[in-house]
Amino acid sequence: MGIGDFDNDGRQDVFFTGNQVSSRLYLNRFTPGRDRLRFEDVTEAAGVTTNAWCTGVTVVDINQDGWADIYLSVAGPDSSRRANLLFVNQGKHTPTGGVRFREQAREYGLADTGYSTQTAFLDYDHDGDLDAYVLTNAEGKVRIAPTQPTNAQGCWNTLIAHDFDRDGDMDVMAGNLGLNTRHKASPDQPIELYAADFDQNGSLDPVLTHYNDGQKCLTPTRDVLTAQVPAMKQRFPDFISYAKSTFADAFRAEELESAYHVQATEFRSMYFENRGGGIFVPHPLPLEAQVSPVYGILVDDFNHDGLDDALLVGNSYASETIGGWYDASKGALLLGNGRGDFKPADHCGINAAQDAKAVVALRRKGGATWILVANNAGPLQGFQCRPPERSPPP
Ligand SMILES: [Ca+2]
Ligand SMILES: [Ca+2]
Ligand SMILES: [Ca+2]
Ligand SMILES: [Ca+2]
Repeated sequence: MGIGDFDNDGRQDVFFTGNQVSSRLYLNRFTPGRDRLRFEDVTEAAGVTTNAWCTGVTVVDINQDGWADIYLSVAGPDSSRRANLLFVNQGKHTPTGGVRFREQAREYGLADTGYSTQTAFLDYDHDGDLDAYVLTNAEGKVRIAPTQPTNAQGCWNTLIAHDFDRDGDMDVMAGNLGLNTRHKASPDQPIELYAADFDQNGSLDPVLTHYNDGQKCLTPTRDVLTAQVPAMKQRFPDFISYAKSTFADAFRAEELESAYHVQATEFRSMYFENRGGGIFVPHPLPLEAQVSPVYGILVDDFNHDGLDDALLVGNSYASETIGGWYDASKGALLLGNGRGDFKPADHCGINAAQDAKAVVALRRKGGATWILVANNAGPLQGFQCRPPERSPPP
C-alpha cells in the first residue's frame, strides 16, 4: 500500500498492490466540510493496471518533476512477468482532471527481475540523486547490505529508509520472518531451500533443509515430501529409513546441480545503521518486533516527543500446514530515541491482528491522520490518530 498525492490536489491518494488481481489506484475525493473520506478507483483510466505478482509499492518522484510516480516490486514464478514496474506520472492532463501514468521501468534501468519484495529510494552515495535499494530474493544475491552479504540473508518482506539516528544519512529498517518460528537459522547452520522439478512432472518441487546435530536434514515430513515428489517413496520405503537419512542421502549431486538454491541465516527484523562508505551495521529490533513476520513499517513521531518512531505490522497465513500460521502480531510500536535505539511502547491502540501486509498514514490538512492497515483477503483497517495532548497552561 502506498500513499501519495498523485493528482497534486492537496489530498492524499492510495495505491494498493495486487498479486492475483490487478493493483489499484484510488484518488481521494474528500470534500471539506464533510468529515467523511471518499475515494474513486481510477486504475484503468490512469493506466496502472497490472497482471503480475506485485508485492511492494514505493511512491517516489523519480524524475523530480513534482508529480509522484509509482515503483512496484514484482515477484512470481513467471519470468516473463517478473520485471519490476515503474509508472511515471504524466501530470494532470486528462479532460476530467484525472492522472495518467506510463510504464518506463526498462528506460530507467529499474526492471529488476530478482523476485523483489520492496524497494527504498535513498541517496546512497551522497551525490545528490536518488538511488534504489531493491530487496530481492534472487539466487545468490539475497542481501540487504552490500557489505554484509553473508550474515543478513533472511526472509525479508519490507524495508524503509529513514535517518533514524539523525546524523544526516539514511538508515534502513527491514522486516524479516521474526523469531516466533520453528525454523532456526545462523550463518553456520542456515535454513536452505532447494527447488527443482525433481520428478519431472512440469512443476517445481521446493524442499527445505535445516541442521540437526550438525547434519543437514530434510525439513518436510516423509508424507509431505512423497506427496510432492512421489519418486521419493522408492528411495525411502519407510519412515525409519527417512528419519535416519540426511539431506546428502536424499538427493544425488546431479539432481541438485541445476536446482534453485537460496539460504537464510538471519530471521530477526533489523535496523541497519548507516555508518557511511557503504557500511550498514545491523542491530536486531527488540523482541516485541520479532513475534511475527514484519510486512509493513510506518515511521512517524507517534508520541509527539520530537523523535521519530516506527510502527510495525505483519502476520502470515501463507505458511505450510505443519508450521501453522504466523499470527502473533497485533502491531508493535517502537519508540525511537533519535540515536537509533528503540523501546517498545506498552500500548498504542492499534489492533492489526489479521493477515496484515502494509501500513501507511493518510494525512489531511486540518483533519485527523488515519493509519491504514491492509490485510490480505480481508478488510482495510483504519485507526484515527489522537491529537497530541497539550500540557495545561502555566
Ligand atoms: Ca490527490
Ligand atoms: Ca514524477
Ligand atoms: Ca543516519
Ligand atoms: Ca517519538
